[in-house]
Amino acid sequence: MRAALALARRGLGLVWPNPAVGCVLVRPDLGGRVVGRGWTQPGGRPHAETEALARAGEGARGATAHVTLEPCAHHGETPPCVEALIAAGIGRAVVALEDPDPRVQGRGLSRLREAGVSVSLGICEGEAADLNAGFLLRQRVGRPLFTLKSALSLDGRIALAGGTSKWITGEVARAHAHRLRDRHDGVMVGIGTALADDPELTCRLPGGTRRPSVRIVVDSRLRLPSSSRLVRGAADVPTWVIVAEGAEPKRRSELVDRGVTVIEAEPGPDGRPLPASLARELAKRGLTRVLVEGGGELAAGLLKAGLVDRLVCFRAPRVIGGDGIAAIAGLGQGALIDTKDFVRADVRAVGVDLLEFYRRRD
Ligand code: AOF
Ligand code: ZN
Repeated sequence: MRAALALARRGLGLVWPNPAVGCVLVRPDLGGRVVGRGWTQPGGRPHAETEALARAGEGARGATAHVTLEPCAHHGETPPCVEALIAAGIGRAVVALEDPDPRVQGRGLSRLREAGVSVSLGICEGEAADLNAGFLLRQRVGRPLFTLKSALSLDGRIALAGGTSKWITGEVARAHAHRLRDRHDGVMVGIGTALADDPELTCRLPGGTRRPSVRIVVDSRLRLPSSSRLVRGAADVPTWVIVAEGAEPKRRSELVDRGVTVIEAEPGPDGRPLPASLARELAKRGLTRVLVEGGGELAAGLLKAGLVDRLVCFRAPRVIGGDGIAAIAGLGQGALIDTKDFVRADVRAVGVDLLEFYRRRD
């Protein structure tokens, strides 16, 4: 199952709205020989099991299938994986986690049992749920997983007082940040950051990507200029702008003409899209994992709304000082018990910088 989880991980950021699944077919009668491996392909299909079965061919007869998510039982865009597994003659299925998709939800497992396949459920369930946390949140709660990424100075600043923020962290951390983009379905910034940095928000790694992440700007009043890199690239890389309902129609059609998708979200009392509403809109369009790259206002809004699930901080060995810009805007928390708390899950050196990884304390 650990091998299947590692295969599944390859699909992260590439398979939305589908989950990233891995499958390993093993023949117990051949001393545990692996006869097929597969993982969900970019765009979400073919599914992992279909891929593994294709590799195994006749070798799948009598095999044990290790799958990180309950095989699907529905006729969707592809025929059900359970039927393919049964037809191939597997003897046993070891499944990490039940699929919460209402079209599946246990039906895959009962269909396997009906066909005489012995089923074990719950092997490495925690790891599988963590891997597909975005898919599970979208299915169960109707929102994507949000990871907040910041490149910080030692003293928690993301820019100089004048706004200069390029290259706070070193080269290794920046390459790592590009990989993070690739592993998320969407990369999101606030309009302040879009105006200050004119970012491209693409994954620029050697070898490129098999599916570009959606670039998302939260821009209540549509201030994103047509001359920005984001708009100029919108014909080639999916680019979504989230506006508050009632944003100016003329600007909207200008952006739409350039290939931008304009999405309306419900405005809060400050006129900005409500975090819960924008989260719902992103999930509706299929996103399961969103990387938030700032700025401080957007980060604060999401944190206040309890929507930040994971935090990735790249901490550079330099001091900017209290006149620099804070990574997270004011939260107005009166007491320590009100603070947003996280649990550290990892810390390691990336070049000259430090990477810290946290999860929300639930
Ligand atoms: C699997 N193996 O690798 C994946 C599964 O639109 P479709 O037909 O591709 O179905 C999408 C649903 O299939 C998705 O919501 C989830 O329940 C399941 N995804 N299932 O057996 C896979 N990616
Ligand atoms: Zn399937």
